[in-house]
Amino acid sequence: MAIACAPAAVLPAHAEDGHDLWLRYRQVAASQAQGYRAQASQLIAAQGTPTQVATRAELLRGLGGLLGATLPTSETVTQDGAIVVGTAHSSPLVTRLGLDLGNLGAEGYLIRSVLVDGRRTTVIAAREDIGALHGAFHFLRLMQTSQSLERLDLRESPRLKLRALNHWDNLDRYVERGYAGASIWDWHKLPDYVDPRYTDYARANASLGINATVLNNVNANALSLTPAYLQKTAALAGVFRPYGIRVFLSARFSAPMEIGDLKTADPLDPAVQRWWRSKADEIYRTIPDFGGFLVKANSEGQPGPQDYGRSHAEGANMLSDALTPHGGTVMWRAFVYSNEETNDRAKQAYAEFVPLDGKFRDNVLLQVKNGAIDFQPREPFHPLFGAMPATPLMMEFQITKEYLGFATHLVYLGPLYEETLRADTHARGEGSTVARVIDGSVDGHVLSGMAGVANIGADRNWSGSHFDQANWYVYGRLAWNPTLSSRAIAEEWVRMTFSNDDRFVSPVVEMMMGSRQAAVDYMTPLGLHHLMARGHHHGPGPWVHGGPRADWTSVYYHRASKQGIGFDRSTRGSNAVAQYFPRVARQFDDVQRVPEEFLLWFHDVPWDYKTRSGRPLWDELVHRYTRGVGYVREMRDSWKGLGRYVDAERHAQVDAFLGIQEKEAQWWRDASIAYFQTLSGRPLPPGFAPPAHSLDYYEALEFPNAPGDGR
Ligand code: GCW
Repeated sequence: MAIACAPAAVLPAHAEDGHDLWLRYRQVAASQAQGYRAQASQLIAAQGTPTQVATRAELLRGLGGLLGATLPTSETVTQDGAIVVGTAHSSPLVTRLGLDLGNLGAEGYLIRSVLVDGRRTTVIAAREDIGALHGAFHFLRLMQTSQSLERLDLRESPRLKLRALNHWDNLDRYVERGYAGASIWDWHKLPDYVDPRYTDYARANASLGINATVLNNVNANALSLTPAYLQKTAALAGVFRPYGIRVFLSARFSAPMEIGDLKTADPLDPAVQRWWRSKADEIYRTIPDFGGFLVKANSEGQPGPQDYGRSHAEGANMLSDALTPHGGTVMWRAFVYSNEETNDRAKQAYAEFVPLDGKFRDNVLLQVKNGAIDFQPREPFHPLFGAMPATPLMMEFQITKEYLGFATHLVYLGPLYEETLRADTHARGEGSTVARVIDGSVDGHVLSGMAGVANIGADRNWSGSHFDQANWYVYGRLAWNPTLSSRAIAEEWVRMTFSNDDRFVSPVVEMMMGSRQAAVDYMTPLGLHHLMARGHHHGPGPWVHGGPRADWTSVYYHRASKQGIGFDRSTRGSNAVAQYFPRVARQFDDVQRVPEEFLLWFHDVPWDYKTRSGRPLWDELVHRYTRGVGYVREMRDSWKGLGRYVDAERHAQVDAFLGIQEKEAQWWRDASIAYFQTLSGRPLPPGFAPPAHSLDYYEALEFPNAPGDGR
């Protein structure tokens, strides 16, 4: 017995645990290695600046891993297959080649196959060091995804200026809506202990072109602005700097009262203005390239300018004035809704902000969630996009899956992001897509950006599950270029993260691409929304009612009765449709023409309403709930058959998580049907199984320690 156990005991505890993300750099297949070696035989890369050092190190690490041998470095091209990386400043070869680096911008790059003294060479060139680093990651990605390195002629520069992660991390390491363990920021040990993990975080982000990170929760603690915490932030900024990532902090509006000794935080009070100016001066003395502030004000109990009868613009401008001398930016959130206004929460941000268009200073970006309610599995695009031509709007997506099954449900968010970005606002005629609103091209803005609420934590695999890494990845890639295809990005990610074997890649990409629709189906089909359990949002709670505010209940959103179901936001109802541009408004307003996926978002229809399939609404709901569960079952089966392409450890975890997802999808379906059936009073269509338990059973379930709840 003892002997039989011995080999297991000496095996490493972790085969592949996901820690390397998409930067695994495992050796390429033998069939490909020879070709690649001929294209990558020596590296010519300067190491005069921290960014150059990082670039060179990444290429040596990546190519070394992919080719299975250390790549020789040199000063000049001495053989075919050289790789030259740099800028006109760092590389005489780049200058000699006379490349057109004109419109690459500071962060862009080109990758081209050229001849240097008759020798086949690949040049990765940029105007600035950081562009060369981005180019290096792109070059590595070509190999990681099994693409040819011959006759390369690529040019890339980001479409959006600020590409940010928002960490909802508290200073005690609790992560609001976090499902990947504690915060990676170990504030207590900073600044003296700088965890090597911070460098890996920076590498991963730089590989996507993410260039900004907001370290602390928008439900902010003013302590993050105290000298001790600024020292800690400075240490992180020092790690991220070579990777082109600037740090931002969420600023608590009432900080002058909490960590200063003022009696007010009124933005028009000169003492308050002085306080913020001197705070900004202090921050920039500590962190010279500090990015600026992100602010959640007068929303969900946070302090803000309205506490003093001032507008959001007055609040934002006061912070802007403090940052302007240093070149900082204010990201002011538009996610506001008040207790008093109960007519329709979906209308509130628009009503609040549109009148302020043109009133914000030049360095203020308004950060708008993708939809008007709150990161639901599916929402129509936020009506603010296109409605504030004089104000740059940035997108806020949620990467962490607060409303999409936490870390255990396999839900690839690429299609959700893509659907929103491609939606046409018709603001300045056809083609005024959300992507073009936020990249500044619709209204000619210089500032532009995207924020993603991070799904990163201290778990070994960073994101709580292997497939959630794909959501970080796709977010970053779309922030770089919001017109990319989410399918193409999924494929890249699968190849880099798991395997280049097409027998694995195609079924997994298929699984991922349908997974978001499946979640919509088993949670909130046909435009239903915000039906999750109260507080922690884990699992179904369509029965949630009562409590402190109507718009924190489910019944507020589904409005189901004996007659029918849905929130009437048409011209006959709350008239939220009027916030869209006329073409879109007319379509959403017309129950016959509204895209069916938004039917119950905009319309209240009877249970026997005939849907496009020909089925009555009730039957269609049951059909969709059931279809969602079926999809998860198929994903699970499909994954089970793919074991031979993946390491056992990751395969087993994904398999177990799919098991959880299947169980919970069934729970969502059954609980929703059990509840809505009490109102529709209709039987299940033939062939559909009744819920496994009674409604009482589902209503009684409690999850007191569900992760991520707000505090
Ligand atoms: O999605 C909701 C969350 C809150 C969050 C808020 C916001 C940070 O439930 O936890 O608070 O949105 O975006 O401000």
